[in-house]
Amino acid sequence: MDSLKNKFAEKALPAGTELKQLIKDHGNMQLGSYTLESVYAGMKGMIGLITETSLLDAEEGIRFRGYSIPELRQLLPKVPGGTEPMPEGIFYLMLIGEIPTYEDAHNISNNWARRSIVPKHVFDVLDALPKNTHPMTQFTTAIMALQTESVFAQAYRNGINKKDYWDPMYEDVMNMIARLPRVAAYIYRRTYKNNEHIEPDPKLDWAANYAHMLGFDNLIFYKLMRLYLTIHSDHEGGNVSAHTTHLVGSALSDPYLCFAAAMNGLAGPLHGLANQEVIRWVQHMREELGGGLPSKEQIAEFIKKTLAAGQVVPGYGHAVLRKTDPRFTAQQDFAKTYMPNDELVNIVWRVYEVAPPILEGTGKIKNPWPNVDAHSGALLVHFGLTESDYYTVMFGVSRALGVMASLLWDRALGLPIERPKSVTIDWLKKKISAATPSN
Ligand code: CMX
Repeated sequence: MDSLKNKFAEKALPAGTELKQLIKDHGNMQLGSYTLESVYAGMKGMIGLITETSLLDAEEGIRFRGYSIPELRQLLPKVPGGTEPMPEGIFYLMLIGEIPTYEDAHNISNNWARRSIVPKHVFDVLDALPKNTHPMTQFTTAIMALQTESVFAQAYRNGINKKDYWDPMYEDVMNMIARLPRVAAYIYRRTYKNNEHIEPDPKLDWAANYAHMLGFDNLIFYKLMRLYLTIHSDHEGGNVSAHTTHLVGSALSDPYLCFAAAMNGLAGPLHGLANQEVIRWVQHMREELGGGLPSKEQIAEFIKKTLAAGQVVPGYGHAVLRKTDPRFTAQQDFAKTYMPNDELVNIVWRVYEVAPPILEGTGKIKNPWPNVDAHSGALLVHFGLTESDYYTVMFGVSRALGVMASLLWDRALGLPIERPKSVTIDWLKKKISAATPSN
């Protein structure tokens, strides 16, 4: 260790232990209308944001503008002959607050198709990166490269009345969402398919076109993509990617800057990257056990080993949810229809039978149930999309729908710059000693 690093470790590591003790002893001390414990615990449960697009109930799961996922699978428009909602429809719902007609959703498809041309320099920027660059790093880099096109940044530079911010923001949001599938598919094909790119098919809807450009022209895979891109789109305002978009946007950063920042948060293993980690974890388990469908006992052993190594069981737990994530259930439902005998899918189901009591038994994990990421990878592997490092990019393409609809609401409502108050440990200690009667 260099001397600065050493010094930092000497200072910071004992401070962490001291802070934990402080929380234990004084966790119920009021800080404004909250306690010290709730501030320290990642602000969970503190109402500090207004987000219009969706609302999360700990027991029931997410509702988009009041509608649950099972309801939306019924109510949102579908392509002719389709069985899953079009992501265009959930974008309309989040933005407008009403269930769209098929025509509304189809108009969005056409609108995005018209806006979907990606400037050449974005591909040049991607091509300049080493092939082994993580796909999420490629994705955020490409989003930053797209920022040259920001209509809002140009309008602000030219001088724009604050009442009109939402207007050029809307243009950026629509242009960016329209271009993301092309960019995301380019990353997949350059990284894993020998740079053999597939041109978009403007006749296809947004999700099917993404599947097509990835190289998976299969009608069931199209259905999966519509479901996948719908259910990953939003999870109220406080999750890392949504909150980041809101925070960065509050500085009037344009939608490209906000979304790139959000995707850097989604790329964290406790957030979106968990979908990659789930498949890596299952594969690791299978390799150790010599392949095949592991028994419940073997899975239990592997979970205990993961916990004993001080690692998380990916795909399980949640900061807000306290039940099985309905996004997990929707994917399980899809798998029961289309691939009930798939071995990897069956492993995911078996882990679901085994993991919750073990996680609950630790006494500290607040939610032992699976989240959205526990299931998604197995569905993709079934169709041959096996490159798990890519999965979070797909999550990101979907997440754009929710966070960008919210960003437009932020600007339309004229929300101010976000700037919560922070305090130091020393400040806390002084406050505690002032409140403690001296003896
Ligand atoms: N495996 C092992 N330990 C877990 C755990 C899991 N799946 N979930 C929580 N814990 C641990 C926490 O790390 C924490 O340990 P320490 O006290 O030692 O720090 C303790 O249990 C209490 O955590 P919690 O209050 O139950 O959970 P948090 O709100 O702090 O964290 C989450 C939530 C999702 C980060 C956590 O459950 C986790 O790490 N899960 C695995 C990663 C994952 O699947 N993330 C995806 C979430 C969905 C998404 O955003 O895409």
